[in-house]
Amino acid sequence: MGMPENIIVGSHVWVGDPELVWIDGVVLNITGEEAEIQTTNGKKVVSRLSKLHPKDTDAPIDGVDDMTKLAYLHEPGVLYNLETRYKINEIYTYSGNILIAINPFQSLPHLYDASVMKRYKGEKMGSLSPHVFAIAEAAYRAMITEEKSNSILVSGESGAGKTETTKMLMLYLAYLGGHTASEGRTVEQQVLESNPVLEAFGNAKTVRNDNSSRFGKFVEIQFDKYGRISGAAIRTYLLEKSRVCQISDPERNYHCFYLLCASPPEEKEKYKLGDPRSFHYLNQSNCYELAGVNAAQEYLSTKRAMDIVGISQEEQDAIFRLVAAILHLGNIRFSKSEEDSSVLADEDSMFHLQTTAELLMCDPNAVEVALCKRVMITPEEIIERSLDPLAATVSRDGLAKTLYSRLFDWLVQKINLSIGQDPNSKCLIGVLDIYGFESFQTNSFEQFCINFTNEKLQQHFNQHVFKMEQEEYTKEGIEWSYLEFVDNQDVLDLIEKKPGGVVALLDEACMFPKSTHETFSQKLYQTFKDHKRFIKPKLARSDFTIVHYAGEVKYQSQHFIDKNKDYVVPEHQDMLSTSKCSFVSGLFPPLSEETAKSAKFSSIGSRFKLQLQHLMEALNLTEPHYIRCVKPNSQLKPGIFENMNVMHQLRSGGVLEAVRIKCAGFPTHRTFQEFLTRLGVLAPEILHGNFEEMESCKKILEKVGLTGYQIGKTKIFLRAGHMAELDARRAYMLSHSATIIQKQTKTYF
Ligand code: AOV
Ligand code: MG
Repeated sequence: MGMPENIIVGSHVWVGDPELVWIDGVVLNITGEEAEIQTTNGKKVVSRLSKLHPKDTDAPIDGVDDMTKLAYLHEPGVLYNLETRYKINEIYTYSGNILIAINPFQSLPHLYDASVMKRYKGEKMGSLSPHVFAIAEAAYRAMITEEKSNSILVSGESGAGKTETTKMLMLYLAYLGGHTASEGRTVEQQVLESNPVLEAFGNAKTVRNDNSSRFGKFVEIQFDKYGRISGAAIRTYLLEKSRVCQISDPERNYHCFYLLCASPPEEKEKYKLGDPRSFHYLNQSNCYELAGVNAAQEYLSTKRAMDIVGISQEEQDAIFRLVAAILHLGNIRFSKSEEDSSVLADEDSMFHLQTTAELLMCDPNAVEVALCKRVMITPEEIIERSLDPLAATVSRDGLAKTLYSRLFDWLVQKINLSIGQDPNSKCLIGVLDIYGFESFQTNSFEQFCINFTNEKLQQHFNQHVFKMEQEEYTKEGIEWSYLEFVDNQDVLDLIEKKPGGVVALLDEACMFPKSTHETFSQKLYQTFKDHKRFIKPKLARSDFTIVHYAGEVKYQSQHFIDKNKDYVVPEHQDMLSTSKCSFVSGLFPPLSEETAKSAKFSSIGSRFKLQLQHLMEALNLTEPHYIRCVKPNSQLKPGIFENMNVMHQLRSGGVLEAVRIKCAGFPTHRTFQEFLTRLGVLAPEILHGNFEEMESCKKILEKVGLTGYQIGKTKIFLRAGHMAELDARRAYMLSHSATIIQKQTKTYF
């Protein structure tokens, strides 16, 4: 990629640096293949000539707003450009059609106010400075003019700004497609207010992000034939259930628990709540508050948002009763009774059991039995078995997770029901905000699913940007030098191939009663011993490593089998379905004899895989737009730009390869027909002559005097900037002929 022949003594260059990734400097002398460089941070280093990159000394001082405008396009150029812009609070930069958004970690209200939206309306991408609004505008215009669905895919690692970006996109789409009459609740208002509701129940503070989304979300905004929002559908993916009963410092549980503990006194009274420190599900961590967030206010605004999305007062009351019940449930402890059975540990536990039952409107005895006993039905008899304290605690946590995840699903369903879907809508814009790639100290089933999702999306990105581009060139037989990129199909095969992929092997392990996480891991080691993307870590007995597109992740298989089982304990199910509260019993409709008996195992992994497949199918019907969010530092603070960190994100997100391929190639393709429809006006005499389509296109291009384009078998391939030039000429021609007609009209009448 470097151009060593251009480097001489005195050249300004970029040289690799272990800390900064790249540092600039001046070449002091060259011996053979090696150069000595004086760096700007005062070091003298020696490097191979082939490893150096030339530095553009004429680059604009404030950087360029599109990477494709860089004079020298290479890694250090891209990185330095982003850093330069970030320092002057320019957080958005294009890279061809991709928007790179760097999290400012500070509020920049002037970037998003109404006057800014107004400015972007109707403007072509690139005519104003880069912005999320410009991407939403492009998607909207493409949808209107081409009558095709569009999608905007927002990606990036945890805390990079995906959710905030998604909110801005939706705000802008609501502005474009909004209804002027503001009486009552409009569809777009409901769509916007669904965010705070889902965030209250689906977001939590993690190490990486104070407001981390613990579920994936795909929002389809539907438009009518006038381009106005006429409906919406929200799909969510895999909420992290374990968080409800297990957290570690300095993380938190879901926001809603803390909000409810900060509700007005009469409500706290009603739900028997108080200090969050008194609840086991919250006090496993020492973090109770979020910087800059007032929980009491958030509680009220969450309720307001619930009003707008159509959740009634009674429903809200039931929802918060359930949330409170989960907190009380978590405080029930068990101690050993005779013969390995358990009893409530103390008075306190009795109080919390009583309260849980009251809030759920269930019989306290029934709750206790459901927690501590299991019933086995054999053809001969019904056997009741007691659980020991440990098993009863697991049962308690299982109940909490079941309640919470059913509640979350209910919320999503309710929001969809009340916003409504437009059956006549032909075009939609899908906005995807899904959890970013994760690699922690310990990685479990959740990380496995999250990273699986990211592999899928990465492939979609690859396919779109790289494969399609290259295949098209090849198919059209135009000259094109092939560029390689990293394909991740092999990782996807490893995970999802049926039979034999990790998901399938996990299902097998779940169905075989004697499996343990160790036998499961042994099976993985055997099956994938020669797989390039699979590593058995040294000395590992059950850990396994997958080489993801964004790096290696070591998974601990301990809880994979448990977590993959989507299973509601029948005793819990029975108890809850008898609740006197119709909301609670409605979440647990009685099972039919059939399903109850078969107790067939249903796999979270396989269902998730299917959901992803549907998502991909939906995305494949749309014209995609990409936004890559970047997290500039791990301290979550403004003004800090960590080179190494950012570089890693750009590399693993495929941003660099996309830039290279776009620039080197022909970013604009049009079929002959499309080309003539749009640009035939440039030469009416050719259009009306008796030529083949391809011939007409050629003649028009010759007449205009464009150079560097290529003509394929069915399409015209234009270089960056060509289309804008042609469009400008067309606009000129059109306005010109309009004036002529007007003038004529005046003369005659
Ligand atoms: P994420 O969605 O990508 O993480 P968020 O969108 O929640 O990340 O952003 C994290 C935090 O960064 C926000 O809470 C804001 O404080 C700040 N932030 C992000 N974008 C902006 C912006 N444009 N302007 C101002 N502040 C911003 V995760 O859901 O954890 O993968 O799972
Ligand atoms: Mg998020």
